[in-house]
Amino acid sequence: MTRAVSPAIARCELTHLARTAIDVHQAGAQHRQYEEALRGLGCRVVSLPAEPDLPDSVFIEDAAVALDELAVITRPGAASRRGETAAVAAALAPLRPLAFIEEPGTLDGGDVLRLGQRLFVGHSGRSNESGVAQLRALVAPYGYTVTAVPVSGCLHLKSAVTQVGEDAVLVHPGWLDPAVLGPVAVVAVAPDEPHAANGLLVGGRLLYPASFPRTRARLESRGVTVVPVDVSELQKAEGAVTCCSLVFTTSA
Ligand code: CIR
Repeated sequence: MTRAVSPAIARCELTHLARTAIDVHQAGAQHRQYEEALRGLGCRVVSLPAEPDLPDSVFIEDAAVALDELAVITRPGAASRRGETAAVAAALAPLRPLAFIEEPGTLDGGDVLRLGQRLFVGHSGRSNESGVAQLRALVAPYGYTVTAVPVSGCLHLKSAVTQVGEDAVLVHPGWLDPAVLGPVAVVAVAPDEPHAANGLLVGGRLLYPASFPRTRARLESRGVTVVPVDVSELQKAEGAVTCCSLVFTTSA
């Protein structure tokens, strides 16, 4: 599930990046190529319409955590993004039972890393203790554990770490100590590519920004099959590849 780029994306939230001009048409074109790359990886893409009043709505990952058994609709940490969840909930309702993070909890999907039945949640500027506790209570009945992990220097946990293989993660070690994840193979980003830890693993292949060639070489030398995609305009909005979709299985 994706959501088209908002014509208001230039008014996006920015936390760690300076604002630079975003070419909305280019961002839209890159987003369509991203959707095409997802199709190439075997996905059926359901694209929700653009939202002129929700600048960050293309980053649909933050609005929900889609598990096999249920979808948890988040309460995003940035107030400007709270209006994003209603349409995502409506689109997911036919596909999954829904549960909701309630006030005072905040949770961004970008802070939730799933490794099998283990969910790690970044204690970031966007996700708070109540959000983590609510998520834990909602998913525990299905056998998931939820562990809060400290993350610093970046927006979300998945800015610092993403899964790149069955038992392997890609990490920026300055933003997250990978030891908190337990025993798992670790690939570190190239030191001059700090934003390179975000890749989207789909069916054993990694959708990955074209702008990080040195980290890509590290991944390929470890046997990861990389599918590059140019998301340069979306990166100016502090987005990357996981945040532009919710990936889940359906029976349809
Ligand atoms: C924000 O600050 O919320 C957006 N400009 C970027 C969100 C990116 N989301 C993600 O990586 N999961």
